[in-house]
Amino acid sequence: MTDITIALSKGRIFEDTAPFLKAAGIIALDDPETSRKLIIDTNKPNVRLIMVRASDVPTYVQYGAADLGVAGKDVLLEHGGMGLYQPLDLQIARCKMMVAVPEGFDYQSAVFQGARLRVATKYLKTARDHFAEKGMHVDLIKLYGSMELAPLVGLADAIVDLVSSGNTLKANYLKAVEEIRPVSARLIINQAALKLKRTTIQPMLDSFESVVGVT
Ligand code: PRT
Ligand code: MG
Repeated sequence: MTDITIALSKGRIFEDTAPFLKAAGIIALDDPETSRKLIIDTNKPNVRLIMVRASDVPTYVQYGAADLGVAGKDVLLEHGGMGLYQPLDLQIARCKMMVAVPEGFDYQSAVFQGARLRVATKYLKTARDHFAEKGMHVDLIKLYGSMELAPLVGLADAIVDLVSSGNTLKANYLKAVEEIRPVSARLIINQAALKLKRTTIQPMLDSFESVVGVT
């Protein structure tokens, strides 16, 4: 039997992917939330899961260390998608990539006046493309997390971040002023693996497809 490795990240991606795996008859034998194992066996002897940082999933799949993976479109846009097929939008882990500013900040006027804004974000490529398309000059500041703090302490005028409930923005006296794009998680497949292991991967893909929108 052909061995298959699937790269996932802990938390919402693992949880929301479980129903897709189940549809393909795959059940994890350990809970990555409590186990410290980074390689998790499944009920299928030829299928294993590897647990990596969300932003590292495309890299593992790109180099063939994993055959399949699940990654947010936010992560895929920053990665660039080299060596990957993205055949299926799983429609899970949904949120929006937004521009947000402090509650009292008049973003539209700042844009209209051509102000040069300082924007803090983990999503440099997405932010750069967005503001370039608007013809805005911005100074981007790369952060690795908790972007919401940056405007509160004078590090930036605005942030580009993911928003789902909006509670994090609200708790930090910020407001969303612009939607950049909707975001959901995609199934990704190593291009060479899809060719070489097609007979094993295709039925999995079909099973996943049958559950899209049902979860
Ligand atoms: O946490 P870690 O630094 O390891 O990595 P990560 O944050 O990239 O991973 P994880 O597991 O938190 O997110 C994995 C994927 O879930 C992301 O790549 C997105 O595609 C997707 N996703 C969906 C989200 C959210 N919703 C989300 N709300 N990722 C992050 N958030 C964060 C957001 O950055 C903000 O800080 O949640 C906060 C806002 O949430 P609300 O509900 O308060 O608006
Ligand atoms: Mg997170």
